[in-house]
Amino acid sequence: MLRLAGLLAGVAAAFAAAPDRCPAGYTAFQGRCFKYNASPQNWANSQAQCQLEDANLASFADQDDFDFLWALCVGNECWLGGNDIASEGTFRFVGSNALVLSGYWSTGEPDNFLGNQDCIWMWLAAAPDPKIDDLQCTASRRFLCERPTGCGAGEYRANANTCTNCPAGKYQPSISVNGISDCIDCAAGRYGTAVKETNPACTGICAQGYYCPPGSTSPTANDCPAGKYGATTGLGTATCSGNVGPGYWSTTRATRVNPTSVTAHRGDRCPAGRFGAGGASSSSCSGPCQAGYYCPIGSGSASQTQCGGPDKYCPAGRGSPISVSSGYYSTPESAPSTQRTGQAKCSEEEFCSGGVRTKRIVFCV
Ligand SMILES: [Ca+2]
Ligand SMILES: [Ca+2]
Repeated sequence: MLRLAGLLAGVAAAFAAAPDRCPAGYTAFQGRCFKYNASPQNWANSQAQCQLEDANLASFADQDDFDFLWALCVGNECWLGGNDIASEGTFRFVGSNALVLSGYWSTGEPDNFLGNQDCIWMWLAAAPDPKIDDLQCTASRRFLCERPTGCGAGEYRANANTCTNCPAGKYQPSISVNGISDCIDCAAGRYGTAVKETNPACTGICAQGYYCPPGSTSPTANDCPAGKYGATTGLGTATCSGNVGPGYWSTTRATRVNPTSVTAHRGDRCPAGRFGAGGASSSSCSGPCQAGYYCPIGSGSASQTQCGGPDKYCPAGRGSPISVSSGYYSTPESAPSTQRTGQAKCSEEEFCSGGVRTKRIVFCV
């Protein structure tokens, strides 16, 4: 044990700068993490329980590993990851598939006793030399798990010897063994300003009038685009809260579906003579009002309001109807009397009243 204690101290010093963090319950040794499990299970269930923690039943690669595992196992009788299930007589470690080193067997082992011993355990009672033995896999034993070491929360494992802070806009809540892919984007609608973030909530929530895609580093990462509006905090896409309403337009960072003030709401009603079909991104809105109709301020359709009676006419782009002039009639007469678009002068043979022309009746005396 003194030798092992010295060994542990030496290893700790050698790995002081290395990413030798282990999850809770695991102990780092020679670049891996190990855990003793006190509840006996059969071999397959033991392995399944290790896998729940991204681990496998333990393996050893040299005498130091073996000594460490022997000491870690209370009572010195635990399942290890070696087995010859795939090929009788060829023992490999689960996970790595590495061959089990010879020279660690108890005398006379492996013997495949009764023809069904395929799983390796550490056997304290073996005489004369307690080491490993092949045993029926259905036996219940305490067991040892192992998994890679990793970098701590907020960090990623850049390489075997270096832990690096996750950049702003990402977080890492537990342990990293895989590299920068272990740093997770702050969720859509949130942002992170700090490196080495550990909390999935990151720094906070995206600001009103803006949207924050995954991995954002600012609450004002992106303006809600012109024609859209962002009514709430925490928006994650350029759709924001949706299109500004019919009859309205907006510039960037608008916050209301029906803005009525450029200075206060960054948008307004469509001007008279024009219409907005929804999502208009400037005061030009969607286009001019249709001929035969007029569009008051805030119109949502090109045919918002019929021009009126025959005494009115509306060319395209009108915000209100025009009264037919005295001595004129509304045109075209083929259009409904409520949708006239122009006016024409009555001839001398005609009489115009209320925008309608009639033939004069000439009495010959
Ligand atoms: Ca066997
Ligand atoms: Ca045996």
